Amino acid sequence: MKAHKTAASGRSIWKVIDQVLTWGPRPLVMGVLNVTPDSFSDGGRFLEPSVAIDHALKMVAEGANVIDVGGESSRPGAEPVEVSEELQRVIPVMEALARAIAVPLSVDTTKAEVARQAVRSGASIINDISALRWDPAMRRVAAETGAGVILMHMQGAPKTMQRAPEYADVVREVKNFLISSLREATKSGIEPERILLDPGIGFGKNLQQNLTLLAELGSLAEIGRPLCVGVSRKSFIGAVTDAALPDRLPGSLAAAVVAMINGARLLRVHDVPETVAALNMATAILEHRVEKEVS
Ligand code: PT1
Repeated sequence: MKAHKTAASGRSIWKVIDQVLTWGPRPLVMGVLNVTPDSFSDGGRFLEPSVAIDHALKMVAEGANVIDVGGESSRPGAEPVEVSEELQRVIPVMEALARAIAVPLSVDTTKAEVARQAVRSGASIINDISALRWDPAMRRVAAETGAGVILMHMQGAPKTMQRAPEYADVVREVKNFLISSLREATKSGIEPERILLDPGIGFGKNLQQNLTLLAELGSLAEIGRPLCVGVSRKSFIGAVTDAALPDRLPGSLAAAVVAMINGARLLRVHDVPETVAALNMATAILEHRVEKEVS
């Protein structure tokens, strides 16, 4: 029995509002669309809605399967944003994207009001880095809208999360957190088939902890819902490859391919065509594995 292939073989589905996403042999790619002036790598370039829309259209043409729109930076040290400010950044862009783009749109927010208005404007996925914990109204918005939901692990909050992240066993603690987040979400009326899980690379984790999570991702895939992973351009890649932000593409591609091999099914990335090519190449090789049956 090839039982180990179940989680990664594309049999999962992801319900997002009234669409159903399915997987082929390789993971799906979520293109990052920052609409923040302080964003950690695309800082300030997409505040003008028309510029944001052009960038999103480009990512879709390059093979992005989902576009993730975020109006509040969550990079280490980032300051929280007022709900009114976040709405002003996100909603005009979401409305325009919904008219221009066929792939599902995701809203990267921890605020229920932003999620509610984003879904009303055409978003079909709520990417909540707090895993529905920070805004008590968020689980109701998710349940009532039928949006897809990404539940992510984070220790602390962006402003201070990198000061002294601490775990006795990072894989076990992240896994237990994701299991209980999934249980809480389903208790709130969100169907399991609407949920993806995310280890939260770089969110309250030091270099060793990030590397351990990526190496042991298979353990998180055992939970039974597809994994979303974001490694693109993050500090841990800078630390390993000794690269500043503009030079983190090679490290990001290597990390994306390893995440894929270890079970990631949705990759959140800035560099869409490069990632698609790397994943296609790695998948082409892996598809030619000769399965050895255990008897
Ligand atoms: C992520 C993610 C996200 N990452 C999901 N949403 C960011 N579901 C925003 C650094 O170490 O991984 N999964 N939304 C971006 N956050 C960070 C965190 C950016 C750490 C940079 C770092 O440099």
